[in-house]
Amino acid sequence: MNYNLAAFTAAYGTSEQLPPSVHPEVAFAGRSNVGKSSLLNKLFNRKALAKVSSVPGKTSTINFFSVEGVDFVDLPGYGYAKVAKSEKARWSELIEGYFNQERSLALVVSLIDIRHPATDLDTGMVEFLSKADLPFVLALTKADKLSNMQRQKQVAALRKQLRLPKDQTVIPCSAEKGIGIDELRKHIENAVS
Ligand SMILES: Nc1nc2c(ncn2[C@@H]2O[C@H](COP(=O)(O)OP(=O)(O)O)[C@@H](O)[C@H]2O)c(=O)[nH]1
Ligand SMILES: [Mg+2]
Repeated sequence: MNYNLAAFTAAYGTSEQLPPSVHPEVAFAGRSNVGKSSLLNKLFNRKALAKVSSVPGKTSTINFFSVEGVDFVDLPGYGYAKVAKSEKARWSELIEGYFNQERSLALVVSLIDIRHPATDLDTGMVEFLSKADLPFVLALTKADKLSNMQRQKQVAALRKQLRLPKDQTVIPCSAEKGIGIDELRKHIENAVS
C-alpha cells in the first residue's frame, strides 16, 4: 500500500450521517491527546493531513482518509475532562454509533500512552474490542519518551493490566522518532489484504 497517496475524504458529526462501508476500514481509537493524529500523519508521511493539536479534545467528528481502496477512520478522542457534558455525549454517540453499525472493519488500532497505566476508558475500549471479537492491535504511543528498558517494562505492565492474550499484537510507537511505524504498516496491510 502506498501510504503517500492518502487523502482526506470526509468528516461526519453524527453516526447517522455515516454512509455504509464500501471499503475495508482501519479505525483508530484512543483518548484525546494520546497521539492519534500524529500517528496517522506519520503513517501517511504527511505533516498535517490529520490535524495535530496542542489543545486536546478538538477532534469532534469522525474523519475518513482513503489510501488505495482502504478507509482510515479517525474516531474522536474519548475521555477529555474539560469539555461540556453535551459534547462528551456527542463523542460517545459517535464512537458507539460507529462500532454499532455493520461496518467492514478490517482492523482497529487502539492507542494507549506507553508511559501510563491504561485509564478506565482505555480498558473499556479493549474489553469491548475483545468481546466483540474485532481484530485489533494496540499501539503504545510516545515510546520515544521512554528508554528501551522502560518501554519493555511498560509493555509487560499494560499486557498484564489489560489481560491480553499472548498472541495479541502490541506495538510501541513514536510519531516523533518513527518507532514501530513500519511494523504497524505491515500489520495494517495484512489485515486489509
Ligand atoms: N514525544 C512525543 N509526542 C507526541 C507523539 N505523538 C504525539 N505527541 C504529542 O502529543 C500531543 C497530542 O498529539 P495529537 O496527535 O494531536 O493527539 P490526538 O488528540 O490523539 O490526535 C501533541 O502535542 C503531539 O506533539 C510522539 O510519538 N512522541
Ligand atoms: Mg487528533
